[in-house]
Parts: sequence; structure tokens; C-alpha cells
Amino acid sequence: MSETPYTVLTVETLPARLGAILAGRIGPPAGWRVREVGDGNLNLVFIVEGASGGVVVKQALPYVRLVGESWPLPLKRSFFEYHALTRQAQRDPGRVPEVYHFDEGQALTVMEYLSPHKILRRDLEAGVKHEGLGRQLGLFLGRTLFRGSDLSMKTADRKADVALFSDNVALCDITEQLVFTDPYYAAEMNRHTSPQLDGIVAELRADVDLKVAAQQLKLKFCNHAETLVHGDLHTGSIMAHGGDARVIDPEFACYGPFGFDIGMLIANFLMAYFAQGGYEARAGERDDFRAWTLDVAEEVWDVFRAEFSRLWRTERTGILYPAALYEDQGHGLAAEQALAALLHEIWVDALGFAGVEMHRRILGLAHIAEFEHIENADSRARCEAKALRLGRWLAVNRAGILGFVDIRAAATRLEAEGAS
Ligand code: SR1
Ligand code: MG
Repeated sequence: MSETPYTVLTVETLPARLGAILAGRIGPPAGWRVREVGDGNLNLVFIVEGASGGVVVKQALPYVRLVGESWPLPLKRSFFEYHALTRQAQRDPGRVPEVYHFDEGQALTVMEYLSPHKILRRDLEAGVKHEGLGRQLGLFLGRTLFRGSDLSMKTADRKADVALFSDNVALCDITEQLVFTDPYYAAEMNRHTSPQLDGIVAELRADVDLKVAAQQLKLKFCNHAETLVHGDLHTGSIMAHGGDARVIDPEFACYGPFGFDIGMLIANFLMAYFAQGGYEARAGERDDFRAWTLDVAEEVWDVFRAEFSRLWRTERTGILYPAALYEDQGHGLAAEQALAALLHEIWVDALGFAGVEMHRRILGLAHIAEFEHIENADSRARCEAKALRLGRWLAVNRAGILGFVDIRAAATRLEAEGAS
């Protein structure tokens, strides 16, 4: 912990401030190249390269970067990110950046520089595929969600951890408002492609079934502390290169429902699917890539389910579903029945979360680059409208959607029809 009061880093001050801490790893500060590259909504992110290597320095600002100082935000989010990263590193080794140094007072984390990795969302816009992506993300979800839950954790560890993360109030509040509530009324910070989407926005805001679904999902997010979730697992929180995907930025980490991260992630691949039309000079040009985005989403779920099931059978040593009640009594089949029921519940929740995530990225404050960068507003609105329709179908009908085949059919139908 530093003794100096919190001070915002700049490209100019960083070498003097962090020279002593980083010189051993990357070489003397005199030769450093420092760039501020943060393009997220909240923080400063510096890449610092020296004679013998590079690191990333991330510092929380006391406000929401996207909005400005009018929206203060606690620095303590860096503490939650640090604790989430250390847990994720234990639960799925190698999938998150290694943390080299954490300074709580400065809300500052020094971590592995992932190079030449790029933010996945940029490649989803550019039409660049990544080998093994769905598998790696599915494994990450299976491992972190299982091992962060009562299925794995001991009761004292679990209670202490729930208490620790329960203080991440401000970031949970952002999710509670921005994901589950704001898209469904004329909230102050909302924006959408207008006038093209005005009709469908009015329709969604008047949709009673959708409003009920959104609040049912919010209830789950707020009250079902099932496991430690990343909390903001969209494709801007993933970096990828050459068959290696890494998960970054878990500052929204909290205890929440198993299906939350899964649904958020799947939603972002579904939105990438619908965005492709905005980048086609000739209709169908991106068909192969478009199909790949659906394949990845499906693989995320399939691999999650397989890994979660494997851990259920081999590592279920926590508080819930003790082997003493099942396998040890010769009731292994009942354990499988319980697993199937739990996976079904996770699937249904994940679909609901996917639906509201798609809505908030088009109707709320925080949009996604794949849609935003479609310059022609009519074309952008056509892509967004399809995603809004699919999101509504997912959120409202989640309990009756039996498999990814249904989602694939609904998405391809909307894509073929063109939504309005
Ligand atoms: C005010 S923060 C807006 C969004 O940015 C973050 O990445 C989260 O997704 C949050 O909802
Ligand atoms: Mg982030």
C-alpha cells in the first residue's frame, strides 16, 4: 500500500512514480515507452515498455470515464478486480493476465502485457476468426463458475468471500440500472439510433411480458449469490491472439447467478452476428464469419456444460449436493439428475441475461463498437433491430428454448428477413 495520497497517473509522471517497482522487470525508466491506451468506459490503462519487457498499468479513476466527473465511482473497484483476478488465476490457470503488483491506495494494478493480443471485439468487427476461442471461454466459465460456488468452496471461505465482494456496491448498482432497468423506460442516459429505431423502442417499452422478464432476471442477479461471477464478460473483456484467449477486467466481480457471465458472453457473439451486415459491401460477403460467431456461442455453452459436469463428478466437495447423500449411498443417478436440473436452470437464466444484455447495448448508455462503427444509420438500425427482436425472444421465452438449435434458427430467420 502506498503512503502518498491517490494521484492520477499520466504518461509523463508514470516513469518517476513506478520506476522503482518496475525497473527489475522491464529495465530502467529512462528508456521506457509509455502509452495510455484505455478505450473502456471506466479506467486509465497504460502500456509501459522497457529494454527488457513490457507491462500493463491499470488505474481506476474516481469517476466514470465515459461520462466524466459528474458520475463519481469508488476507487475500490480495483481492489475487487485484483481479488477476482487472483481467484480466477487459481481456478483456471493461464486464462487471466498475471498480476505483478497491486497498490490499493493508488487503485493501481501492474499486470502482464498481453502482446500481440487484441481486444476480441475489434476482431469481431473486422471479421477475424480465432481458433479455439469457444473452447477456451467455455472452459473458463465451467471452471470459474463451478470452483467459485458452494459446489466447491468450504463454508468459511465462501462466507468470507461473499462478505468481501458484497462491498462492490457501486458496480453492481451500474449493472442493476443499466442492464435490467434503463433499457425499458426513457432513462436519462439512454440513447438509440433515432428515428430509425423509435418504433421498436416504443414497442419494447410497452411490452409488459418483457418488463416482467427483465425484473425477474434482475431479482436473480441481485439475490442469487450462486458463484463468483466476472460480472462484465463481454467481448471487450477478452483479448485474443493466435489461439490464445485471455479474460481481463473483472472489476464488476460479485456473487451472482451461474448463468450471468454465460448469458452476457453469448449475447455479445449474437450481436456480432447481427452486426456483420453493416460491414458487407456485397450481401453475403461475411456469411462464413457470421456463421462462425454462432458456432463460437454454441461452443461456449457446450464446453461450459461439459466442464461443469466433469467438475461436478470429480470435484464436488463443497457445501451443496454432498457425495454423502448421493454417490456414497449408491445414488449416483440422483446426482446426475440433480446436475441436469441445475444445468437446465443455468441455461434458462443465461438466455434471459443474454436477452437483456442485447437490449442494453442498443438502447442504454453503453453501446458496442460493432454497431456504433456502422456509419450508415439505416444499415446500423437494421442490424440493431434484429438483435433487439432476438433479445426480446430470448428474455421472454427463455424457459421454452430447449437448445442452441432454436437460437440458431431464430437468429438466421431474423437475419434472412431483415427486421423492422
Ligand atoms: C458506466 S459503465 C458502463 C458499462 O461499462 C462497463 O464495461 C460495463 O459493461 C458497464 O455496464
Ligand atoms: Mg471493463
